[in-house]
Amino acid sequence: MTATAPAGFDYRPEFLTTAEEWALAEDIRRLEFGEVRMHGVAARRRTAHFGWRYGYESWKIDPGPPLPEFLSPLRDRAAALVALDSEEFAEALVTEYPAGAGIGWHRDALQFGPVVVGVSLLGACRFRFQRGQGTARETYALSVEPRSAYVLGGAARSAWQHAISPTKTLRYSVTFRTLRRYSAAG
Ligand SMILES: O=C(O)CCC(=O)C(=O)O
Repeated sequence: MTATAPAGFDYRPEFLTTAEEWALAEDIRRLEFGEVRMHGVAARRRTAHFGWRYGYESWKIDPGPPLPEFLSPLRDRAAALVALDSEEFAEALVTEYPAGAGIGWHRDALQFGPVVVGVSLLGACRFRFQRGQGTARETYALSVEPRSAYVLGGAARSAWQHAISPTKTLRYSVTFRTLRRYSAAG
């Protein structure tokens, strides 16, 4: 395992106060979560998409419901962390990880932009990175704690894959994404 985090990954513990965390979790609990189905199999985690919906089977994005009011201040703070205007975070994804749920190795969808901000609530998780294969494989892992935020940008977003090991207790994450800008040249 490498000693330092992948370039572009910035971890911010205690981004939220406990009171903010509980208030958010209370509202999140009431969201309508949908199942994540990949290759016909339902994952243990469930998601609620706002702004844009990502199709786990189609790999396509489609316009989704607007951001709920209660997530707006969190989006403002996430945007401030990376010096973006809030509206640039066109997509918000709330993920519910019941105990034992995780997410496999992946890079975030190409349709989304170069910077992702994630905020964690209630439970911790083992957040893992890998790049390269065989003897060239590099890994890094850290415990992402409740109330923390992370920025996933640069090489951490584009060159490394990430995964989350099965959680021990319920965890919610709220991740914010921009839309990728395509140039006229493609
Ligand atoms: O829950 C998280 O913090 C990360 C979620 C994630 O990697 C994803 O939805 O692609």
